Parts: sequence; structure tokens; C-alpha cells
Amino acid sequence: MSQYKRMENPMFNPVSAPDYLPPEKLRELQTERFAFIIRRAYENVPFYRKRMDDKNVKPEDFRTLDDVKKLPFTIKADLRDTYPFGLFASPLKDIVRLHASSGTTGKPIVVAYTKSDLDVWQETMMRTMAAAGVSKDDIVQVAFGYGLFTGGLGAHYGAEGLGATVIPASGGNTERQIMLMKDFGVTAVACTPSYFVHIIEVAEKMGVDLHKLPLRRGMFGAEPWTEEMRRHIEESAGIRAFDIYGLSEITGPGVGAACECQCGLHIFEDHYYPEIIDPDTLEVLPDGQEGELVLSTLSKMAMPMIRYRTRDLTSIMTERCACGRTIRRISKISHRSDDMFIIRGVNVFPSQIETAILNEEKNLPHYKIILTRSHGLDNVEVDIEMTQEMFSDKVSAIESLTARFSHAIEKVLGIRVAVKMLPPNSIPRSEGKAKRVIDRRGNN
Ligand code: DLL
Repeated sequence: MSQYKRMENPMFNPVSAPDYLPPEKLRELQTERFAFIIRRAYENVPFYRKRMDDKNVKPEDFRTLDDVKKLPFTIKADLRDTYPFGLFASPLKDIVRLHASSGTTGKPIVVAYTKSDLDVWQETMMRTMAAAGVSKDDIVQVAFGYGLFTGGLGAHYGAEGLGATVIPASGGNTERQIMLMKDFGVTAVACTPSYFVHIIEVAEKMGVDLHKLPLRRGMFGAEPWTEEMRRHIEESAGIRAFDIYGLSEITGPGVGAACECQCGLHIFEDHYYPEIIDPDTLEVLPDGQEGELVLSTLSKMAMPMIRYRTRDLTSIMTERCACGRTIRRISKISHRSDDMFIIRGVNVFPSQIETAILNEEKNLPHYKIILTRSHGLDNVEVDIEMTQEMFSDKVSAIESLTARFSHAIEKVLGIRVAVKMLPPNSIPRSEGKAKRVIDRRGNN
């Protein structure tokens, strides 16, 4: 898009200028930055030097982006094995911030930032928010958790960088969140989509009509959510819901973001280089094909990540976005490779179950997927919470609801699974990332 057209775009914000680089300029920049980061990692991180030596690759073997495929991959276990500081390329005196992501078991993974890393992070979060139409005129409530999790501070610095008024609410205390929204005239909110669903519910109970508040935009991420969930949120709150993506290992939020077209997520490619691989063969897949997203950091000084396997499944979208940005998009991430389970030979992702439930009844966002194993085979039960309106203690009414939802799920998955209808408010609400899958397979 020419400079002139950009100016015409009412959503254009100067902080987004790198989003519109001519593709050949962008590739040039990526090549230059990649070469620098490979050398930095090789010379400063014994882990990378060994990995590259094992593959017989030297920093000077990298000349063009075609050479990326020669580089070794990095995986989450590498961060655990080098806990806490083994992947740092900068001495601690240059590191100004640490974050950590807790795994389900054991030690967390630790990530580090120099001052310049924090500047890049803030810039990509400003671009994330600008893409969602947020500006200095907005009042932004950050309801991601503050702390070792990257969501709170990431969103905070992005909004502050744009000059917006920031309310660092953090997660939890939902009634107070709603009071702040109302009293302070909040226009934009950032949190996990599942927490916002909870906010919608509590607002209803408090008699606060979110449609009547100045709230217009939400930036949601940190967990998979479906298009059906986006529509549910937009309709129930009268806002536009934008998907934001990232992971601690790469920076936190600010890796990719939806724009006003709300179709996929633009990757901030001048700082993060995306590839899609086949998770089994590890071959790079052509654009348009779904596989595992692999990301390399192009400017991270404290902790460069080379070809990090995210486990997130998506594809690189081939068409140029109507918004005019030239940085490429990935399609919405609705599942991770390690989320998949196999029921009677059929691969199932939790997001397919969410789609089926919300297709059937768009106001039913609370569900749980329980996995068990008997005789070496996986079984699944889907527990769905009834709304107050549909709740009945008549057996026949519950049976007919159960039948309706099993049929809706069967239509999407192609197999029948057990469904149980639960009374209202029986599924715990999340204030951060929702835990929708309860895996009891290890206990059988
Ligand atoms: O969740 C960073 C973040 C904070 C992103 C706030 C967006 C907003 P981690 O805790 O390390 O970091 O978890 C990263 O969360 O690999 C995905 O599986 C998932 N994830 C993050 N954003 C999205 C999204 C933060 N928009 C992991 N859609 C990632 C789907 C997402 N999954």
C-alpha cells in the first residue's frame, strides 16, 4: 500500500509503519537480522554452538532465508534442561527483566529481556493494539494477570506506549473489574477470552448492560478460542473482539495480532520469522498448508530463539490482507499438536467440540472435556453447563438436551461421544487461561 493510501486508511497509525514494508525490503531486513542473531547465539550460548556444531552448520553458512532450514530446532525441553539461565546470550548485568511460564509440572521456563528487548516488545504490543484500533484516546483495562506471566505487563506497556490511559486491573475480582469499566468509561479491554466470557456473565448478574457502556474493543489471547466464541463475545458485549497471539519463549504477547479485517493474525515478521513444518517429518511446508508454527526471534538480544517449535497448529495465509499490511498472516490458532486426542481412531481437538456446542446454542460457553482411558483406549465425556433459562430438573428435558448436544458434536466429529448436562454455575470460571480438558488418562 502506498504512503498515500495508508494515510487514507482511518485505522493507520504511524507506529504500524513496519507492518507495511515492501516485501523485498522486509526479506532483506529479515536476512540481515537473522544472520546477526545466529552469530550472537553461536558465540554466546554454548547450547546453540553445540547444536549447530552437531549439525555441522556455522554462522557463515547462513546467507539467505533459504538457509534457515539448515538450522537446528529448539524445543520447550531445551529451556527446561538449561534452567534457569542457560540460554541467555547476555550477561545478567544487561538483563533488566525476567518472566517465567509455569508448566503443569516441575520447574517453569525462564525468559529474559535486555532494555532493547523490552523496547521491541513494547513496539510490537503498540502495533498489536493499533491493529485493533486502539489509540491514545482509549481507556484500556488490562485484565491479564500481572506477574511472571507476560500478558499483564506486555499489554500494559503496549497501551501506555500508544498514550492510552491504562488501568492495570490484573485478573480476578470480577465485580470490581466491571465497576471500573463502568465508572472509568473503559473503551478497550485485554484479557483471556474465557475470562471475558466470565465478565459478561457477572455483568449480567450485576444488572450492568455492557452494550450501554463505552466499551468497544477487546484484545483477547493466551489460549485457543474459536470463531464461534468470538461471535458469542461480540454479540453478548457489543464490542469487536481481536485475537492477539504470542508465547513467553519468543517474547510474550506481541508476536501476532488480528487487524480490523479480523481474518487471521499478522506476524510481526520484522522481529519474528515464521515457518510451518510437518510435526512428524520436520519438513518445511508451503504457505497455505496447516502444520506446526516454528518461530525464530530476529532481534532478541538476551535470549535468541532459533527455530522454536511452538506446537501451535496453523498455516501461513497466502493472500495479501485487505488492510494493506504486507507482513504475512497465520490463520487463527485453534489447537496445539499436544491438545489432540484420539477417540476410536478419530483425531479430535477440543476446539472442534467448542465449535459444535456453540453452533447448537450460541450462549453456552461453559464446558469441560474429560478424558479417561480403559483397556488402552481413550474415552471422552463432554460436560456442558446449562444456562439458567434451559435448566430443568425434569429427566425428560435433560435427556432431550443431552441428545441434541450429542448429535451436534457427532455432526462435527463424525463419532458419538458421551455428553452430560450440568446445572448452571457448576463449572469453575477462569480468571486466566481456561482449563477445559481434564485429562484423567494417567489414572487408569
Ligand atoms: O500466553 C502470551 C500471551 C499473553 C499471548 C497474552 C496473548 C495474550 P504463554 O503463557 O507462554 O504465553 O503461552 C503461550 O498460549 O503457544 C499458544 O498455545 C497459546 N496462545 C497464546 N495466544 C493465543 C491465541 C502467552 N491468540 C501459548 N490463540 C501459545 C490461541 C494462543 N492460542
